[in-house]
Amino acid sequence: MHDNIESHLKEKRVFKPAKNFAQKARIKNLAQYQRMYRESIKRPDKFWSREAKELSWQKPWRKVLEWKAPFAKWFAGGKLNLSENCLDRHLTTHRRNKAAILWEGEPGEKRTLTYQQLHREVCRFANVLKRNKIGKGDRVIIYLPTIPEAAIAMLACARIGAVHSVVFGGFSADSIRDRIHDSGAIALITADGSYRRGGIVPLKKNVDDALRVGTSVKRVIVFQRAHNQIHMEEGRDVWWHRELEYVDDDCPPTALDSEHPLYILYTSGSTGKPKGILHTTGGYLVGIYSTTKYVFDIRDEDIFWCTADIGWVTGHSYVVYGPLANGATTFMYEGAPNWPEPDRFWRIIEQNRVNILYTAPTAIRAFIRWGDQWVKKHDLSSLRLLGTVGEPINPEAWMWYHKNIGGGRCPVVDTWWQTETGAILITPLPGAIPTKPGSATLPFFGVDPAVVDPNGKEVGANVGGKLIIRRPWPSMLRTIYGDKQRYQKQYWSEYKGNYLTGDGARRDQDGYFWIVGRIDDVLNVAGHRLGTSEIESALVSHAKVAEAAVVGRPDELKGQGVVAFVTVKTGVDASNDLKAELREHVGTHIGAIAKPDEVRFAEALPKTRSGKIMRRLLKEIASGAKVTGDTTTLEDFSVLAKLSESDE
Ligand code: 7RM
Repeated sequence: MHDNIESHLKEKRVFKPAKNFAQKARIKNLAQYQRMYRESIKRPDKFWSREAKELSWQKPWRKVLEWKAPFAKWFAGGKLNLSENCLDRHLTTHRRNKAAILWEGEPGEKRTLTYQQLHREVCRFANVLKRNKIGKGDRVIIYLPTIPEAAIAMLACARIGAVHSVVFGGFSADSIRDRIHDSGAIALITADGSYRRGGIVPLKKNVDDALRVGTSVKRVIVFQRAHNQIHMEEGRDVWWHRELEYVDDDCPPTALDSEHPLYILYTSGSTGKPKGILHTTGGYLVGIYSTTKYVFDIRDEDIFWCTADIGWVTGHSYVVYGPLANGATTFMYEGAPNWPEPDRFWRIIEQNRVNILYTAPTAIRAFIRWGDQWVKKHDLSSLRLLGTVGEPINPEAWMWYHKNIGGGRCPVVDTWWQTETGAILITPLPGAIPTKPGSATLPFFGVDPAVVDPNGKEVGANVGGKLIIRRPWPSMLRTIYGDKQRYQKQYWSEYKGNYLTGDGARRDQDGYFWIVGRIDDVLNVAGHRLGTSEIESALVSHAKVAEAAVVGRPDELKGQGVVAFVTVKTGVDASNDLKAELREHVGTHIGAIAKPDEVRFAEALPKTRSGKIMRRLLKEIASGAKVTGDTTTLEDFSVLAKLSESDE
C-alpha cells in the first residue's frame, strides 16, 4: 500500500511563446528565466533587494529577511507606505495624468480616475477616516461592491496604517458579524446597495442586521451607490459624501514599519471558524509588484483587467495593489458576466480595448456553456495576454480560452497561488516559459516548491504528492490573526520548516507543476489515491459536458466509490445514455479505476463567490447525508437545495 497520489492523464500539447511577444517581453527566453531563477534561489537577498529598490522607502531596510521559522520579517527595519507606492510615486512622472482606474458599473455607467485624481480621493477619504477617529492599527471592515470607492477605501486605510478586512459583497449578515468579532474592527465602510443581475443587493441592511447585537463597531461610513431606501443609525452611521465636505485633500502618507499589518482576509476553514489571513506591508508590496511586472509583463500602454471581485485575494493583489504599484491602468467591473447578456465581458473588452484579461476557470467554463456565438459578436483583437487563477483549469477549457478568446495569438498564464501566499507563486512567464494546457508550469523567482510523499521526501517525475514550499517568500502570510498556534500547526508543522499548501500536485519530466486538487478531496478507490482534477478534466473533454465535480462516497468494497456531478452544455439532453457514455469516456481517457460509479446531472454546482467548486458539500450529498458544514461562503444557496432535491 502506498500513499502517493496517482496520475493518469497525460497532456502532450506544448505552446511556445510567440517570437514577437518574446522579443518585447522583460523575460525573453527560458535560459534567461532559468538564470534569474537560479540567482533568486542562491542569492535571495540580492534578488529581492533589487526588486525592492524599484519602490519608494521612507527608511531603508536593515535586513532583507529575518527568519525564525515559521515567523518571517521581510525588509526588516524598513519604513514605507503602500498607498504612497501606488499613488504619490507616479505623480512626478508621465503617469500623473494617466488613467489609474477605468470602471464600469453593471447598469453601464463609466468612470475614469487618473493617478492624480485617485491620489486626491484617497487623501480626502483618509482624512475622513481620521476625522472619525480611525487610526494606525485599527481594524476596518470594507463591505462594498467592486466600485472605485472599494479601492479608495483600501488605499486610504493603507495610507494611515489602518488594517482593512474586505468582506465579499455577497456575504450575509452572519459572515460580517463573525469577521467583526474575530478582527475587533471599530469601523465599517459600506454602500446603501449594489447591483447584481439587474437587482439591488441590500448591503446596508445586511450591515444593520450584523450590528443588531453589540459589536466593536463604532462607526459606519456609507457610500451612496444604488439610492435604495436605507436606515441611518443616529450617532453611528455617516454618509461618505457628507463627510467629504469637512476634510481637505492634504494627507501625507504615514511611514509604516515594513512588518506593519496591511490587511486581514478571511478564508473559510474546512471546519468552524474562518481564518483571518494576515498580510503585512513591505514584503507584500514587493511580491505583488514583482509578479504583476513579470507574469503579466505589464506595459504603460496596457489596460489590464482582472475580473475578480474585490473581496477575493485576487482582487486585492491584481485589481488594486499590483497594477497600481506598477503605474498601470486597471479596469474594474461591478457586475455579473451574463448581464444583461452573456457577452458582457466581450463587449467590455471591445469597447475599452482591453489588452490583458485575467479571469477564473469557472468563468471560462460558463462561457463555453453559453456558446461561442456570444464571443464571435465582438472584436477581441486588442487582447495580447490571458491569465487564469482559482482552480486547476481543465485542458479543454484552456484550449477554448486560447483559441476563442486569445485568437490563438495570446499566451495563457495559468497562475497558481493562495490567499496565504499573497502573490502568484507558480506560473508561466509569458515570453519565456512554454505552456502546457492544464499546468501552472514553473516556480516564480525566489519560490522553492516541491512535491513530497508523507515522509516529506521529494517524489519522482509524474508521481503525485503534497505540494509544499521550502522557504519563505516576501508576500507570505505572517500569521492567522489572533491565533499563532493555528498558523504554526496548520501550515508549518506537518513538514517542519516547510509551508504546507494543502494542494496535491505532480511534477512532470520537464519539472512542470500540475495541481491535482485539494488534498482533502483526494479519492481513495481500491487503494488507489486519485486527485479530483484529472477525472474532472476527462469529463470536461467530452463535447457535451460543460463542468464536472468528482467526489468520493463510502463504498463497502472499494473503500470509496466515484460520484460525478455533471452540468451539460446549453441545449444538450441529459439522458441515461449520456451517463453511460461519460463513464466509458473516463474509462478510455484515464482507466477503469477512475470510472464514476454514478453520474448525476446537475443544473449548477455549488461554488464559493470566487468560483471554486465546494466538493465538501457534494461529498455530503453523494453519501446521502444532510449538508452540515460551514456554507457561509456559498454563492448561491438555491443550488444546494436543487442538488438535494434531484436525489429523490
Ligand atoms: C488565488 C486563490 C487557493 C486555492 C489553491 C488551489 C486553487 C488557485 C490555481 C489553483 C490550480 C491554479 N486564492 N488554485 N489557483 N489550482 N491551478 N492556477 O485562488 O485562497 O482563494 O484559493 O485555489 O487549490 O490552494 S484562494
